[in-house]
Formats: sequence, C-alpha cells, structure tokens
Amino acid sequence: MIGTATTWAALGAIGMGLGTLPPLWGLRTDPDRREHYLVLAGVTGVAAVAYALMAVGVGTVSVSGRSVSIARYVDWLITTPLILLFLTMLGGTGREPLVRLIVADVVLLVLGGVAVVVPGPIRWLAFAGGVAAFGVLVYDLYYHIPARAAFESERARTLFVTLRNLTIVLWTLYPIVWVLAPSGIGLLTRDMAMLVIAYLDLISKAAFVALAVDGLGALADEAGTASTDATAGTSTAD
Ligand code: RET
Repeated sequence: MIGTATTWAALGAIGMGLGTLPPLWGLRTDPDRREHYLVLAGVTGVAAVAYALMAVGVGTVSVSGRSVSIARYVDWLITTPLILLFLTMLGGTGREPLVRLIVADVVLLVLGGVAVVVPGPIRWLAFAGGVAAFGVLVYDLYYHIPARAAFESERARTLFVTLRNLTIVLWTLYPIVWVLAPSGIGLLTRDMAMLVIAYLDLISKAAFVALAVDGLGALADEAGTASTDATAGTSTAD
C-alpha cells in the first residue's frame, strides 16, 4: 500500500512545517546570523504552504491530459534560489556568482515546466535543455563558487562542502524521477511519483535546513570561543 498523492502531500506539509522550527529557533538565539536563519526558514516554510495547497488539491491543473502541480513549480521557483542563496552566503561570494546560479536554476525549472505541457518530441528537447542548464549549475557549485569564496573559517568551508554535495546528489535525482514519472516514460504511477518527490523534497529541504542550522550553531560557538580568546589575549598582553 503506498497511499495516495493527497496523503503524501499532507505528510510533506507536516514534515516541512516541523522542519521550519529549527531555523525559527536559531533566529531567536543567534541574532548575528539572522539573515541565514531567515533564508532557511523560507526554504521549509514556503514548501510547507505549497504541500498544504497540494494536499487540498489547490493549484493543480490538467494540461493535455496530465495533471500539473502549479504549487510545486512555484515552490521550486522560490525555494531552490533560496537554497542557492544560502550556499553563496556561506562562501561570501557576492552577487555575480549567485545571479549565474539563479539564472541556470530558473531556466532549468521553466524548461522542465514546458516539457510537462508540450506534446511530442519538443518535450524531450525542452527536457534536454533543462538538463544542460542543470549541468551549468552543478559546474558553478563545484568550481566557480569555491574558487571565489572567502570562508570565515575552515568549519564554514566544511559546512559549505557538505551542503553543496548533498544538494548536487539530491538534485540529480529529480530529472531521473521526471523521466520515470507520468511526465516522462510513465514507469511510476502518479501516486508513486508523488511519494518519491515528497521524500526527495524533504531530504533536500528539511534535512538541508537541519544540517545548516546545526552547522551555523557550531560556527557561532567557534566565533564565541575565538572572541573570548581574543579578549583573554588582550588582557594578558596588558
Ligand atoms: C526537471 C526537469 C527538467 C530537467 C531537470 C529538472 C530538475 C529539477 C530539479 C529540481 C529540484 C528541486 C528541489 C526541490 C526542493 O524541494 C525540472 C525535473 C534538470 C533539480 C531541490
């Protein structure tokens, strides 16, 4: 028994809602990194709303006999740039690398949306275009961003690398599911595809956010220790 798309959407909404609690907590306890926590709360918070809408059947339209979830695509259009923003904030890379990442991201999502609604071979052309844009995004995350990053500490670099690798691995699974789902060759049913995507979304958002909050906490502890040491150093020098 794998349940229905509605059940998985409802569980997704609960999971994303719970996943929003750690960054909200961080917002209260670590005011120095307010912006980091706000971005993270946005990732799971927006997804919680999108899943709640999907659970009640709002935002699903039928195009050429396929049901397309507008809520899901809008969720992805908002939250995947937030994930990329968080990664560049860790590296302090500034605007230009972020804009490149977001352009590649939006292009791949729009082409993915086009591929769902257009008929015939153009679908696969649009899909291939989406995969090419994804290739640019992965290249940037792997080479371009680290080459320009100025991490505040070795620990910040490790956190970036962990979250970056998690992102690349999980995001690669989406086009594979797209091919297997009714959007592609139809090996998975709609309910199975919803289950798999809900799992993927939960790991790439809620697990990403949990690891990020944990990492930011460690950075705050480290910064606290460093400033205590610095103060201690000054007083002994005096
Ligand atoms: C599509 C089809 C077109 C080609 C590619 C795709 C990739 C989608 C990705 C989605 C990531 C979504 C995330 C959501 C988090 O909740 C659009 C399926 C490459 C990478 C991370």
